Amino acid sequence: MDAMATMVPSGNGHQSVFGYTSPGVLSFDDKQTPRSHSKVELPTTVDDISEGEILDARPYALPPRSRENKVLPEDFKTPDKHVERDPRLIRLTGVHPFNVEAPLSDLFDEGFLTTKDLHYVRNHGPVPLVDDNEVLDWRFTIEGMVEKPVEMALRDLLEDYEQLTYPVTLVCAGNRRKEQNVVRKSKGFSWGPAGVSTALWTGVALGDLLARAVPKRGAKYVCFEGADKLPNGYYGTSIKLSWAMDPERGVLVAHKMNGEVLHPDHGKPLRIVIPGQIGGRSVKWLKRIIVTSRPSDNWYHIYDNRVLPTMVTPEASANLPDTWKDERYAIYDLNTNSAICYPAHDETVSLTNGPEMYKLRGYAYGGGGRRVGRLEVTLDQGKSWTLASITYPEDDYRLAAENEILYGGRLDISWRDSTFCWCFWDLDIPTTSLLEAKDVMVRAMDDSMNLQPKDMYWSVLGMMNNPWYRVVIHREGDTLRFEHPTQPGNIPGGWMERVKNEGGNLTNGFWGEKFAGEEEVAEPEPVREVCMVNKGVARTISIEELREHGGEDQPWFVLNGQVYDGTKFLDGHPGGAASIFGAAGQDATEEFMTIRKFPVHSENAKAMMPEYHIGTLDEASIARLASDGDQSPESTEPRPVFLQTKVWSKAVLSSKEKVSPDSKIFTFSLDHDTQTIGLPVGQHLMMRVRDPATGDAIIRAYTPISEDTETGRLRVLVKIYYDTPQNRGGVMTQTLDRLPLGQTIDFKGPVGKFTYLGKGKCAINGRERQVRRFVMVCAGSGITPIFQVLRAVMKDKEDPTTCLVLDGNRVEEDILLKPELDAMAEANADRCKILYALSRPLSSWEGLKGRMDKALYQREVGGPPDTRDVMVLVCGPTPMEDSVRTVFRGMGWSDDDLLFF
Ligand SMILES: Nc1nc2c(c(=O)[nH]1)N[C@H]1C(S)=C(S)[C@@H](COP(=O)(O)O)O[C@H]1N2
Ligand SMILES: [Mo]
Repeated sequence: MDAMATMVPSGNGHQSVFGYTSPGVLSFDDKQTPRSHSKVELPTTVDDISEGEILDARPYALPPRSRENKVLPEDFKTPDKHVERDPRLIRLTGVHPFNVEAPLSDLFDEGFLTTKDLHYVRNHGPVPLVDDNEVLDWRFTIEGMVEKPVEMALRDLLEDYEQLTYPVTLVCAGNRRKEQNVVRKSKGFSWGPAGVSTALWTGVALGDLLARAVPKRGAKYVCFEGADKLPNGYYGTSIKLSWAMDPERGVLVAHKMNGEVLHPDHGKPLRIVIPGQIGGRSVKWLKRIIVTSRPSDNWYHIYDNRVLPTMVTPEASANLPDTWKDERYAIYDLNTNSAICYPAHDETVSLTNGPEMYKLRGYAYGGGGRRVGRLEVTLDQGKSWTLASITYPEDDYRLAAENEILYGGRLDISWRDSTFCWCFWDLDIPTTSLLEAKDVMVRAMDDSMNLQPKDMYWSVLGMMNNPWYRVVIHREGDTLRFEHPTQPGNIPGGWMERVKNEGGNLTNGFWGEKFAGEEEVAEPEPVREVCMVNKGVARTISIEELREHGGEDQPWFVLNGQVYDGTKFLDGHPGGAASIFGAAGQDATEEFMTIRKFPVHSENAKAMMPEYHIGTLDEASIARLASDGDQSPESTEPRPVFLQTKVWSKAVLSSKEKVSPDSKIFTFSLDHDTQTIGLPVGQHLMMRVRDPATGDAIIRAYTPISEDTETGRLRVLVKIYYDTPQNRGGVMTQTLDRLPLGQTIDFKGPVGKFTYLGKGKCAINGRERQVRRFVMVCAGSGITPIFQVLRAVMKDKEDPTTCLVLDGNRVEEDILLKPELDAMAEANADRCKILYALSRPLSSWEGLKGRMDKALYQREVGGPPDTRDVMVLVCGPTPMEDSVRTVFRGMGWSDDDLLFF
């Protein structure tokens, strides 16, 4: 078969590798239909029967046929440009890294087994690239506290060990986290209820491998490490050794999913699969198995997959290393959980010509091998319950013939008591009962009688969310419409958001509803979120209409599915013009959530929002906006200019160069060598990275140090604010610092109110003015925008403008760009004067000593000239900017002449 040739370099070389004939033998199964996304198929035993023959005879189902996928355009510029994916998957953390779930109905409709196309994916970073012809040579180790450490190839795993196959449900600990995020933002991205999937996994029992390596006395844990290099090291975690060794637990070292070589997103070519535990322990792209006496000290083991006590806030959690390290808070077993899949969100049922009975359907799962013993449904908010019927398709596999082989592995499940998979439940309800009910809720109980709680246990990572799953029923004329709690990612919708926006308190024990007598007994809840919609506005707006307002004239923008007219807003806030223009015709929710400088971020500004509210985007438009928000529009033609105001553009980190103890120049390569950056002098750009742990976007404005003539690359000088024992450092700068080379990050721009047009001409919020002189006051990394303007002035020998720079720092080493600045001052002695002030100078320092203060400003600058043709440009930390404002006003400067970057 053609496909085989790619795997075995020399024509029929497989004969020499796998050419034995006794049981347990490996050879190519050329009867199997190639339906693999991958060109390579791992050898299976000769006993295996082709799909056609087995279909009727077998008591269990085989996976649905999977699709041929392509690399999607949005992945072209990410490190995952080699990975083929299904476009139906909903991206929860922007374009990259790839964290996705399927639409709930699509997932449910696939049935018991999920195809690789719709299986949820949780990737902390880029997907390692493993070519088909490297699969069998993939090497991994078993090391640490073992008598016989091993290093071996995947080929050895196939040849030397018994292969097993069985179905396992994987669930991310974050499944259903969106509900937690609506109650209160956690440090994690918003999974809907489809962070769960089931596949047939084939591989070797981890216990068999460990038994041959022989754990030493005192060994208690097994750590796993993947090949994905992340900002905080390789992904890794651990489980208990006793669990790993126990055949009942079924921990696999797997190389096939649904009979195919692992899809790259799911760990190609080798991963751990741990039934009954959260997906986070099932390490993908497996490189190392390490036996230890202590749990893993990997960063991701400590700072991910935990349920901290509910009172620990996101802010407090930043300074609680011992709480994070407390093993009691680490999650291993899944908890009992369930969801309603039908009725789907926004499904409608006609009361006049619809069915008399409605079949409620959904999924449920238990943890740690426990089985769901009951699923209960309530239509009266928990006063009474009805049992649903439960089916366990997993049990069909237990009925397979003795020693039956599937996908080259023995179906090893009949003898086992544990339950590794999800189950399905259903209940027929008369439509009239649905009509009478406000909502329908379900809860599952496992065979240890663990019951899903009524109320949410909120915690800082938002994990293990499992309260009763509630679907609200709306009567609209002759139809019923159903409303799920949330929609995944930042797709708006669901009763939780609605209730919250209407001012309801989601944690009042009644899903935020007002109940009789509440007014008398309940404490008035402080309003936590300012309402930003005008309830009187009923207009529905389409994406086409929105796009028509994508210019500076009448800019509209979208926050959480609501449309706002920026025109009125700008009248009151001219300073925010650039950000509003940048958001025009776009969804600005992310900027709004993450940048403090976004003009409507403050509580005051939020309170004004109902005034600018003009309508609601229709559902289809919301979906479209969400799906193309991150991509370049239509064309993939090479663009001559890199920066775009409306969409994020990707550039690849190509080098980091340390220029002082705590600052580095980050160089990014643009799309092509002749591409210009597109940043006018004096303007900034926005950089977006993702917090590797949570996937949350972090956005900050920077001024690059690249010249406007530079092409093909972008250089940004960044001072890194490191964590110290006393203080938390900068999230953005530390995340940037840890980014591996080759990662892409996102840029958007230009933004800023000031532009230097040359020869003394400036534009401030679009208004031109002529200056004769700049006084530039800056501190620390505030030099970067100043430097841009200064360089533009000095580079043009015909430019008569003069500049005085006052640059404050702590010690000499902290002065950024000093050699460049000194060279400029020396070459332009008539036009440029630079004074450095150091607050902690060495005795050898000959420049100014002490902080920049009133005395310095009075001596070096003084009051404004009568000609009013001097501008003061200021950039530095807020306290410094505030003091400049006060002192300069005091010396008679008008606010029009002071510009704060
Ligand atoms: N090497 C590696 N393994 C990993 C991860 C990862 O980012 N890197 N993510 C983990 C998490 S949190 C989950 S939920 C599962 C998801 O597996 P899947 O993407 O195959 O569904 O993989 C786990 N294994
Ligand atoms: Mo996860």
